[in-house]
Amino acid sequence: MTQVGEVVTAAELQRNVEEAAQRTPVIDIHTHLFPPSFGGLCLWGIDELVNYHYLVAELFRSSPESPQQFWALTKSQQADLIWDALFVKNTPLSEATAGVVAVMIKLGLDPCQPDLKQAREYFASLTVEQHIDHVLGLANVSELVMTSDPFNPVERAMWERNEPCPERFHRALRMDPVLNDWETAHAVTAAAGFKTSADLTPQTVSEARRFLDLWIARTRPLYLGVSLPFTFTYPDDSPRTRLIREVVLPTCLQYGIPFALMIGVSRGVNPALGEGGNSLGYADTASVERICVENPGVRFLVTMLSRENQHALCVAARKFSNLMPFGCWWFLNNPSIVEEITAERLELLGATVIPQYSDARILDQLIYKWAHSRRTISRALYESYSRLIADGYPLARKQIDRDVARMFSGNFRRWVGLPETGAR
Ligand code: FIX
Ligand code: ZN
Repeated sequence: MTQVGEVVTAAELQRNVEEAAQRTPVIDIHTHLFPPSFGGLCLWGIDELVNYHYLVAELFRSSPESPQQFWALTKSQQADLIWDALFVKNTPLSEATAGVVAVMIKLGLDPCQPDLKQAREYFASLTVEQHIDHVLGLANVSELVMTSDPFNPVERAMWERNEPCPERFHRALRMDPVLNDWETAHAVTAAAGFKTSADLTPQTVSEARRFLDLWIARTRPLYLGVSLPFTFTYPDDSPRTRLIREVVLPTCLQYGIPFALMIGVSRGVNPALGEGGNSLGYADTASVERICVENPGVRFLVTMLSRENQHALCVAARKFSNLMPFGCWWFLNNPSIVEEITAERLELLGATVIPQYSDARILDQLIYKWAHSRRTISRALYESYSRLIADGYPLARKQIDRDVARMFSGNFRRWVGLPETGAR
């Protein structure tokens, strides 16, 4: 067997895989981050980190405070309460608490402090403009995709003011109100001067497309995306199917951009927890197969929230080359599940997937979300390569580098039409 390039032995494999996973820059294809030019939308620092909605939800399992009492506090009082309950009185074992600890240690802060005084002094000494390059460097994130919601009034105002958006902050345009609540969404598009009504008349459909045209010109999104409930079925006789078929998919075809389906949320199971009150449900992967087979000219990105949907999603991706599974979303972004999902993706799809995104809401989260994901993805990759070597395959070092670069950025660049290197 003649392999081109330096062959990796079984003894060298783990180090080679881990090093490749660490040094390869990643494009973070789904985040809720904003550049510093977007002002208060750009969240960073210890009080935001500790107030992450994952931690708010965890607080009430370890604190006598009620949600009502919690929401009456200031943000720093909330952070103090969470810090004391989850980091001082408890061991930071959960992924969300361990993540904050990992960030603090990477930034040279002491995670065993009895309060947030030291951390607050550190962040108070910085500007976010200084801090952002440090964070992106520590996380080795070369570019990221922000979630742009034209129905969010604060975001809308930023875009209408033409706030500068650095090229490494790509955009995805979210369709949630259009596809999940047209009753409300059409009032917003009508108020913006588009002749839309609740009824999906030909005029409403063409005006909804014109609304998307405006926002595509304004934000130049890499893809259109939507978060769909676990009850999502396609097709059905709801307005959603008509809006997907008559507005979103024709727009994706016209602009040559993918459609990202994020399927599985069970919204507001405990409204008292706010953003932390959402849960998940087992969704219908046959609907994913139907939308893929019906639209061979559209490239789809699909991420599903239920662990039990992952294997079927991998099988669906074997049937449709226009289906790109991406990431381990939300309640799946835990080491044990990321490793399991990545392993089954490698076994069924090889290096043809996009294994992860951070879903970060606070800039500093990139540091832990990518450190933990790189560590876990390299474990799954190591197991796959180990089996190859055990069967006698002469694995070359450059194959490892190629596979990791493909999963960390190349597959996405190809899917959305970004040039091979650097921001568009
Ligand atoms: O729809 C989404 O983009 C979800 O990721 C968010 O709504 C969710 O709150 C989140 O940030 C999960 O990590
Ligand atoms: Zn998200």
